[in-house]
Amino acid sequence: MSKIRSIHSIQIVDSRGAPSISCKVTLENDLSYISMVPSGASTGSREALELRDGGADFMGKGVQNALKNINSIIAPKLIGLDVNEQENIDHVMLDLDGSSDKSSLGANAILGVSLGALGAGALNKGIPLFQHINDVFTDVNKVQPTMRLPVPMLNIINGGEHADNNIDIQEFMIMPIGAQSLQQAMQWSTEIYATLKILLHEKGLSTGVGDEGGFAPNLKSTAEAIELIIRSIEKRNLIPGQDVGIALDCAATEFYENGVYTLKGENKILDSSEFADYLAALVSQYPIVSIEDGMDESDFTGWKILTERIGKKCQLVGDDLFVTNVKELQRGVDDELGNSILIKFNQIGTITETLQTIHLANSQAFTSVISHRSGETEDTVIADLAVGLGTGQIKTGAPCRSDRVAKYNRLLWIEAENPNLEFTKNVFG
Ligand code: 2PG
Ligand code: MG
Repeated sequence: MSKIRSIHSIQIVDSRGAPSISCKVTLENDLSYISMVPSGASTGSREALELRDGGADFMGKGVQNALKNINSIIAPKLIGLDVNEQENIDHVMLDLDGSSDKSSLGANAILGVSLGALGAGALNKGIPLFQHINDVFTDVNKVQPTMRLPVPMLNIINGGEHADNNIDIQEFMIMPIGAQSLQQAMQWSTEIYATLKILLHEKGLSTGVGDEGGFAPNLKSTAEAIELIIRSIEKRNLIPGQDVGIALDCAATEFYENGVYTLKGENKILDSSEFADYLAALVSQYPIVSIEDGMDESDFTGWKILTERIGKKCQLVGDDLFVTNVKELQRGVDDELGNSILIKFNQIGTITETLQTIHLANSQAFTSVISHRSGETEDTVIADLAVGLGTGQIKTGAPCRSDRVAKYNRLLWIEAENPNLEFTKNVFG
């Protein structure tokens, strides 16, 4: 056992140039670990609260109040606790906060400490972080997950809130489902990405990138974006749908208002049923294997229609819908909304709650996709999370920009050093 000796937090800068929290947890045996907290742009309204200072400095996005909460409220209660009792550490913070959405202390403050303790716990045991995460899950949920390497979902065309273009759908991802290893998955993905760049250039379209490293050209429609990706896959002599599937994150909450989905780029205004038809048509026409947030976060009727229509042939991932929250996921299970959950620990605020949500997903045969945020740092803990929990899928942006590739590179090292770990096959099955 090793006790926490000190917790030191500072304000750092994320991949969008906005402030974020970094937290150093030091143990009595002198080992220390530094965590970094990510931040979303297309956030769900039921996410835990990210505490920002407001005012003029840092465009209102400073985190000085959250840092004060760590230093003066959280740290005094955690110093002296056993770092390997993650659940206890997280519960002490939940009790201190006392709110339902972590608005007293800030989910960003709580998560920074939760992740700091997690990393320090692995160092203390002298084991890789993914192995420690596997242990913590087993402690919390009394079931041990099988570790494996995830299939990556790489976002190679950015739209919506993540880019300054006219594409309504937020993310167009490739998913190398037929690869035999992560190395091969990344080779295919980087080649497809480079090929897409050439195709865009030939069409005189922008090859500048969006927040998650995908290209952000002005395109006429969702179909045009998908067709460009399919051509890029085929030009590499790979088979769309067999070697490489296509995944979308519609982030539909962003373009749903007054009961309708407004696709500005395509000049379409659709009700829930019509938008479900629109997505169903895309799925029957193209090799789309996964759709995230195909409906607005509170359009439960729309989610039900979509799930009935295509839930048997397509992974339907709830992001804003479930916000990594066990209660929201339970509602989805009960009402048959979607069949998969996106996991972002800053939506809920502690690692313990994140693991409880994944446990519920596992027990209900919902798949879990570990995810970055659009505002990221060089922190790579989500790579270890995906491996340690064996979720089989991770989405962490394009094979471009260090904030994105840091995670893929961490996974490549895990693969290289752990030949016993399987690369996920039959990802949906
Ligand atoms: C999403 C995420 C990550 P954001 O919607 O899935 O891709 O974006 O972090 O802006 O919510
Ligand atoms: Mg999303």
